[in-house]
Amino acid sequence: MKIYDGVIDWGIKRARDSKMIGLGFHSVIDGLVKIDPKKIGNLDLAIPQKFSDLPDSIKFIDDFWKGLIFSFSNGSALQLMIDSKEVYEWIMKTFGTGTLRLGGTSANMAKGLIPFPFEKILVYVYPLKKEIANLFSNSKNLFVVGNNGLDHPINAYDGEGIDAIHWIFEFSQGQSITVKGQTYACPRSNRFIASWNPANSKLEVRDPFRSYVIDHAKDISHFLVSGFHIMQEVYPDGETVEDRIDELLKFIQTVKDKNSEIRFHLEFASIRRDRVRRAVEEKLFSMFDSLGLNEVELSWVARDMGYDEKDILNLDVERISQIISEIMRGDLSRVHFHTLGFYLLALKGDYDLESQKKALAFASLAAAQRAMDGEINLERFKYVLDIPEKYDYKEWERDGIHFILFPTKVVPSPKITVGLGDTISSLAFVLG
Ligand code: 8BR
Repeated sequence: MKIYDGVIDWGIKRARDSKMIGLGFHSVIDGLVKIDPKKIGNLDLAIPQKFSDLPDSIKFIDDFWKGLIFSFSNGSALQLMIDSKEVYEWIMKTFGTGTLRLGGTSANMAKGLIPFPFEKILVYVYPLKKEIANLFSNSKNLFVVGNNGLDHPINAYDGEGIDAIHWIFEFSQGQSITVKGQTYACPRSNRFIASWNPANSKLEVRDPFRSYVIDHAKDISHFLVSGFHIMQEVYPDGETVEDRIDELLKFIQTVKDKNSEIRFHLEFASIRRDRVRRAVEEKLFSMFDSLGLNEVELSWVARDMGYDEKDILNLDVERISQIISEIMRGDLSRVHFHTLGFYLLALKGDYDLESQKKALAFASLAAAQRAMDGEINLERFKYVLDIPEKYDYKEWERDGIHFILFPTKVVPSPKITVGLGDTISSLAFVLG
């Protein structure tokens, strides 16, 4: 079976036929810092051995180092929120802002979608200051809601300043760091993300975006929600994550009442805080049509359900599909699991399987080309078509769910890996 045949033209046509796509609620400035181990010197702390040894968030400088070293010595991606203004100020003093780039799950999805002929990509950006507005590319199909309705961010910003920053500390395979006199080599290029974002951590859906989406729900076909990983368990004013998620659900319900045809996708992302993650699992999974997540994220969900997270991290497909079947007991009808080398798509009910498969193939080409060049360029998709896949294509049924194991294109020396998951999930969802 030629799973990639004709997929590029199909994807472009499909994008052209689309309606408005909504993306909320997390856009932010990323500060890119390339780790220089020589500047770090010899650290004196105990390296966390497993994920569960890590702090839930960064409250002290030591927590920052623990996250960084864990991520570095395992070659695995990790994101932790910074909970302390002092630590935020210390990182700023020690590393600076790094190179500024547009980030956050919603803005990353926007970046991945605007190069294609989708009619309107509507992204939520709060706070919409000049600095972040300037980082959005000048695309005709990109919009925020300003005081005068739909507009490009650069025409709609309100004030200046960097209120929130997500530092991305990038490290490369072969680098080494010394801890207590012992050298640890980095096995795989990856990144550690430390995020400071008190301004948007309640994921409040503010006006004018809120009223616009409710009033124009009929124009929207897909809405992708993400950003839960920046939420807190209890906010300084006493509100809890459950309160905030209930508020968000009210918004989603209001939009659904206006247009029941809109498909809602939840992108899980790296939700480290237990209570936040559980609230998302318990309150949101059954309210969405679709869910996207990677192997680390699914391993946490599995652990929350009482399973061994290692089976998922070891990519045991049998166990992965079992966990996915359990999550899909409610209304959730589509789960897109992605990892390096393959996607596992689970579908329940009335889906067009051919479209879903082509959408996966298109997402895989886009991710590989973005990994290769740093940004999406449709003209260069053909250069990744020849990369051989390392897994075998497979389809099966289990518990009334259709599973598709889809082998993906993996670029040998990626220029970037940040934001690839968002590209994969959003493209596969809106095209499928
Ligand atoms: P997250 O950002 O959610 O972790 O998703 C990263 C995804 O990017 C992986 O699941 C994998 O599918 C994809 N990816 C990575 Br990482 N490196 C890649 C590469 N070199 N080529 C193609 N895809 C890659």
